[in-house]
Amino acid sequence: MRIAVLCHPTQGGSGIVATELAMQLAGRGHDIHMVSCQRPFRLSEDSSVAFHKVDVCEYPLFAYPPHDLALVNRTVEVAREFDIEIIHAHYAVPHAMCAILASHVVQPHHVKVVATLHGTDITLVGSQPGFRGICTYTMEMSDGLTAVSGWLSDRTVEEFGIARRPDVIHNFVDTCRFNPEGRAPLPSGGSPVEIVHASNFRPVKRITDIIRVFHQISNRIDARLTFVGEGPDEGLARELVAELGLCDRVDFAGSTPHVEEVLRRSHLLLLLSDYESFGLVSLEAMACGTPVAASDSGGIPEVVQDGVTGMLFPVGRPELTAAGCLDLLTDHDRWQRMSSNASRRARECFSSDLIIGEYERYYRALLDGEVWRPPSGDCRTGGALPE
Ligand code: GMT
Repeated sequence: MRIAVLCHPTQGGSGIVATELAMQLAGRGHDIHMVSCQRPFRLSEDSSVAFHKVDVCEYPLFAYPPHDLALVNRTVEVAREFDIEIIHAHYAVPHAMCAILASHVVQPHHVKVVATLHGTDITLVGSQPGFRGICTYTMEMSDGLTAVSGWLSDRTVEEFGIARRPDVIHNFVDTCRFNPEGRAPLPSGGSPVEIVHASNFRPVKRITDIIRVFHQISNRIDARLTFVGEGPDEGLARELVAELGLCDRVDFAGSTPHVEEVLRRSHLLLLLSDYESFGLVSLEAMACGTPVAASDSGGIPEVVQDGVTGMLFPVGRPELTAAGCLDLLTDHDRWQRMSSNASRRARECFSSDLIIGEYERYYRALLDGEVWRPPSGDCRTGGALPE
């Protein structure tokens, strides 16, 4: 199939999912073209995905350079030159609207539009009065509409009152890259327990809760915390770390291209957000055999099974969360079981092989004018782990 992909190129879950999907599809022989204002940060140099840069025209009359129109124009050029069959837009605003506009411009050449909703595009951005109308129109006009979790799909229907429930195709993990090979065992003295949080440091991530939980853990056991990523609340995080006297135990590692190495040497991932539509990093951690302590909120319970592959806690309860984490980190047998369950669930329920196949079926059904049906009784939608 010939597919153009639109996504945010900067760090963030939706851009990662879009880029990994593009690379995996290209690896399966599809002709894939990414269109963006900069090269997506996860797009590897040796992948066969073609990258087409959008140049945004500056002019003194423009209060804001019209990026979205330039993206539409570039997408139209790519669609015509490479005879694109599908434009897959990740994140409703602005990409899905740009895809719809591009599909209108290229007519009579017929291109289908697939829009994938990722979370904040619905909960924070698309639901704002300034975007609501266009976001609703986009979802109604897309030929295919998917969401990365059942929770996000339901939330979209509630929030926008649209008649159509987005189809659910969960996020995936590349288990060739994220796997437990060479992972660090839980230390039994001598070296610290390693805890990790990776995100874009937005307020929704509740970074200060992460630090408060770590503070209580490190009062009881020898532990270190690594922050991976960067973003607006990093300053706040650094201040609290200094205030609590944790500077020698907390490392701000910034962005790293090899997050799997950090996850493999960590013994626990903390993800204590207000909500996550999915929480991609929790799946990446699980795939590396790293148990997850996360919020019992949003789509996270579709990924992390409480007491099996990690632990879920109510949002905003650092004491309770720290106590639960300490129980796990001081019980070697339980930690080992959870670590094995985590990597197994990631591999058997969310591997890229499974989910990329789902996207292929989705595209094929659209092109052939057939109805896509989700796989029934799979372990992602409440079924048990395969024996
Ligand atoms: O809010 C973010 O952290 C970024 C955002 C994005 O689109 O880049 O992440 C959302 O999409 C990810 C990929 O599908 C999901 O794993 C995240 O859970 C989701 N974030 C939220 O729902 C807060």
